[in-house]
Amino acid sequence: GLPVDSIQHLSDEHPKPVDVHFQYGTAGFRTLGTLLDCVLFRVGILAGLRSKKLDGKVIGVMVTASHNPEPDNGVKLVDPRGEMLESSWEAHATALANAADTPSFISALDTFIKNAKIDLSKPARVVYARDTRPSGGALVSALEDGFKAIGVDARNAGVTTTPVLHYLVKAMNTKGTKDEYGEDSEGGYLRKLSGAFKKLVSGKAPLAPLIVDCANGVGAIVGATLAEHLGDTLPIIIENGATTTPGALNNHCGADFVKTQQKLPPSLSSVLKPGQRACSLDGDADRLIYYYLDERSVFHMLDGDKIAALVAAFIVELVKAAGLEGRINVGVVQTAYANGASTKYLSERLPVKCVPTGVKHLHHAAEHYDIGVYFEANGHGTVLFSPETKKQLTSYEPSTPAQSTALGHLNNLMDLINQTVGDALSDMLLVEVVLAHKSYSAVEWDSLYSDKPNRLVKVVVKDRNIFKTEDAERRLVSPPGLQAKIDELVRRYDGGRSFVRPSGTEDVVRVYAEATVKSQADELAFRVAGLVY
Ligand code: 16G
Ligand code: ZN
Repeated sequence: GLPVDSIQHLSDEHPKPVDVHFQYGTAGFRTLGTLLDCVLFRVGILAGLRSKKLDGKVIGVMVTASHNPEPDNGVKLVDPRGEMLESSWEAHATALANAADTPSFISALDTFIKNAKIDLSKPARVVYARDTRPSGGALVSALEDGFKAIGVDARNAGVTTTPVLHYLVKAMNTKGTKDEYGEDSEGGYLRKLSGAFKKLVSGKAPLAPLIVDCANGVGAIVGATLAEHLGDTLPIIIENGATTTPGALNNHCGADFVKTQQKLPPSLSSVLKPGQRACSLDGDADRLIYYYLDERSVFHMLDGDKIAALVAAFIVELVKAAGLEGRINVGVVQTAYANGASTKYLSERLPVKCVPTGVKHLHHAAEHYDIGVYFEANGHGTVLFSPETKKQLTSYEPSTPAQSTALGHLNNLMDLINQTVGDALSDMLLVEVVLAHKSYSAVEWDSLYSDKPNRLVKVVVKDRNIFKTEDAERRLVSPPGLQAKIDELVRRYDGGRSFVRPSGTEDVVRVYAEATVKSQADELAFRVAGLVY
């Protein structure tokens, strides 16, 4: 049965603050770090139960608030294949986190264990990590109390990136099987990525140095070790690597800053030379945005959509060159935020699907292709190779040297890409490989298509829950009549497109608009926002 005494005793040390409601959302639990102690304790127990439910498979726990300000923190669970927690458990997590006190927590646990039919005699294994936030250490202690309370065989992966933690979960669960994903350590991860990278760029012209803005977060730590592994094959210049400077994390730097402000992090203005490539990671290194300055020092951004276009077109070419056209189908998954010009570019080359915002939707849709490329415009994305495709690529007999070369590249790409989740460092190497193969500068990559001018605004409303969407969040079904008014406005703008959706991470409604001319995109966004307000 449930070790009630040990849970009771430890739970009393991690009381729930009154008047706070926690919610396991798209990014797990996320709020001010000072409020999260009890949540971490309870998540420790929940992770143990999830592992027991799945017969002792390893579950991951990541303590991070990604691109959020430094005082925030958060926690999310990772399922055995390295993927996001199954959605049905999100509600259980929310219910347990909100139990008012120890007795109601224990009774909620009891009910949950019965309903979910969890066999408590099963083993529980968890691997956990945190980013560099100052509140992380204490929160990890609370998490460890949760493990202790229910009895979990827990492995501390220390301070590392979110994608490394996802990788570890998958590597631990496949260890010793024929599907072994890789050595189950950060070193194993770095050797796998850098080994594949070196094979992929061998014989290509040397790559010019790349500036990497690490958002003063954990990407700087793992990125520095990666740089050592890469040596001369990719000279990396780390900027914003001040992981211990108070207040520096994500402050005027990082992928979210660049994407939302559409400008250079001020700290790079004296470093970046015209024509040179640079990229920004976010605070836990699962998002990546590239950019460069043109010869007039004008800033140009290469976001998740541009990465998808670059990578998907390259993979399609390799599949063709390997003689596998028609046998391996490549597809792309985007969200409504994808720039209309990227959707047009991609649709002319391969199947494109649009899904609601959030990594789990993109990931699941991408699994339906033989090779599924997914990227959110914000820079989160990866490429998935189906098990069938993996088998095909490892067993296929090429009939010409050219086919053999292309096949070798596809096999190395499978190792280079972190297929568990979007991974800024892995994606960065992927981009560099394609640039090396195509001999593209940042300017040439940028010219694949021109972004349509766009504007994103947020609107604070009384109740964002009245906003309900359909068609992958591109249309509102509620409040009644509002979509018709939006349609009517959009019709008046050349190349106009606009949609409204409630945020899953903030108490706001987001309005996105595109038009052929920038001033019109701005105007459309603000007029639609006026309808919502
Ligand atoms: C979370 C999601 C991200 C999404 C963003 C949207 C994960 C791991 N992350 O950060 O994919 O783009 O939320 O936020 O799922 P919003 O709902 O506030 O617009
Ligand atoms: Zn992140």
